Amino acid sequence: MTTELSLVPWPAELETGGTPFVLDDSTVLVPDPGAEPTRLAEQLAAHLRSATGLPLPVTPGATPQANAAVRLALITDESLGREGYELTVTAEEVVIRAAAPAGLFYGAQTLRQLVPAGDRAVPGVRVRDVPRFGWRGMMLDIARHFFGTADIERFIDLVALYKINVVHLHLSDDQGWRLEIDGWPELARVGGRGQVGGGPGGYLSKAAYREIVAYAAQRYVTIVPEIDLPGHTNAALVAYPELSASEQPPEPYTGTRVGFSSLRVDSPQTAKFVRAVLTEVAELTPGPYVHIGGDEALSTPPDDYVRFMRDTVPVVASSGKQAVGWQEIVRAGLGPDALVQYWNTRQPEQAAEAARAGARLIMSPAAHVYLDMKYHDDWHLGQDWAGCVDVHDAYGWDPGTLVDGVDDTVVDGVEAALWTETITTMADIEVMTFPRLPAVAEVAWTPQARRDWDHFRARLAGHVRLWQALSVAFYRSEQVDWER
Ligand code: TNX
Repeated sequence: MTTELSLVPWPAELETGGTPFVLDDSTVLVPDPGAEPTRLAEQLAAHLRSATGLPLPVTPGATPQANAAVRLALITDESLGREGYELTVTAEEVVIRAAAPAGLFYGAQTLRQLVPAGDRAVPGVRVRDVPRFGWRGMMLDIARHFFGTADIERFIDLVALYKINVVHLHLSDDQGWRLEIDGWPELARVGGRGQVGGGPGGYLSKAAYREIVAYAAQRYVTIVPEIDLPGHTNAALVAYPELSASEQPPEPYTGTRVGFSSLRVDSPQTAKFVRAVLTEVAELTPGPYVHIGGDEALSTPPDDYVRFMRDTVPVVASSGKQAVGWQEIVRAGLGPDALVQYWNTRQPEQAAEAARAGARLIMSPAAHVYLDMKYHDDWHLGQDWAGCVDVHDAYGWDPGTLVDGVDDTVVDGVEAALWTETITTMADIEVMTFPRLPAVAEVAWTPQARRDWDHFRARLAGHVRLWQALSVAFYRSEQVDWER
C-alpha cells in the first residue's frame, strides 16, 4: 500500500501514480444537469475556493477548455450502490462519478482530502470506493451540557468530511430536556433549564431542530433523535412530576450519576406522554429512526421495564419509524423489532443474544468508540470507566469479529459516542473527536482487509494540515508522528 496520500477512510480500491491535475484560474466545476449535482458542485467549490483562493466557477453542462474541469457525473452503475463513487484524477481532468448524489458527495470529500491545505496540484489517482457499512454514526450528548445550532452544525460539517452519515443526538437525560415538544411545553421550558455543574442549559426549538436536520441532509447525514426512556428522565419529572412514582417534583439534577430516575410505567399519564412525545419527534424527523434509549434503567422494576419497551416500540413503529435502543432493550425480547446499539463492553453476551433473536446491531463498544473516555490517565477531560481510549484503541477492532455470535451479516454499522458530562465547550468536543473519530470512520467504511494500523497512522499524520486549515482543536496523540 502507498502512504503518500493522506486519505481517511482508506478507499476500497485505489491506484496512484498518474500525473497531477493542477487547479488554476481557468479551472471550472462542471456538474451534470440537475439541481442536486449543481448544489454539490457549489458546495465543493466553496470548500476548494476557501482552501485555494481560486475563483472556481460552477458551470452546469458547459464544455470547458482543455485541462480545466472538475466534473461531477451521475452514471448507471448498480455496483456503486447509493453511496459509492469513482474519482479519477489525470492531467486532463478530475471526474467524480456516482450512481446517486450521495456518492458524488463522498467523492467530493475524498477530493477535499487530496488537497488538504490549499494545495493546487491534485495527485493523479483512480479511486473506486464503496462503504463496508451503511450506518456510520457519531452520537453527541447535548443533554449533560447543552450545545446549540451553530456548534451542532460545525460538528456535522467536521464529521461528514470523514463520511459519517448518521448524527445521533442524545436529546434528553437527567440533567436536561433539549427539544421543544408542543403537547408538553414544560419539558423544554422547565426541563431544559440547567446542566451538569449548574450552567444555564437550553433547548432546541422545533425550528432549530428542523434547521439542523436540513443542514445535515445537505451533507447526506441522517439525524437520529434520542429520547432516553424510561430511565435518564429526571429532567422530564422536574417538568411533569405526575409522571413519577412519587408524583413529587424531584430536584433538578446537576451531577453525573446515572440510574436513579424512572418514569412510572403503569400509569395512563405516562402512556399518554410517551405516545405524544414520540409521535411529535417522529413527525419532526424525516429520517427513518427514532432512538428510545433504554439504557441503565436501574430504578425501573425489571418487569415494568419489559412491559414499557413492549408497549413503546410499537408506538414508534406506528409513527412510521424504526425504533433503536441501547443494548439493554434485548431484555424485552423484541426480536427483530428494535435495532440494538451495543455499548457495554462488560456485557457482550447481550449483543450475541440480540443477534440470536434476529435483531440487527449498531456497534458502539465503549472501550473502542466512547470518545468521552480519556486519551490517557493524565488527560484533563472525560471519564475512564471503560479504560483510556487512544487512537489505536479506536482503530484496532473489527465490528464483524469483536463479539462471538455477532458478524457482518447482523451488523448495520458502527457509531462513536461523545457523552458530555465533562465536556463544556466546542473546543472540548473537537479535541475529544479528533483524531479518534477518523479512526472509527475508517472502521465503519473501509473493508477490513484494507485496514492496517501502521498505514493508518501514517495517513492520519497528514490530517494536521486539514485541521489547522479548519481551526479544529485536536489531540497530538503520541501514537502518531504528526506533520508539523
Ligand atoms: C454510560 S452508554 C451511559 C451514559 C453515560 C456514559 C458515560 C450509555 C448507553 N449510557 O449515560 O453518559 O456511560 O461514559
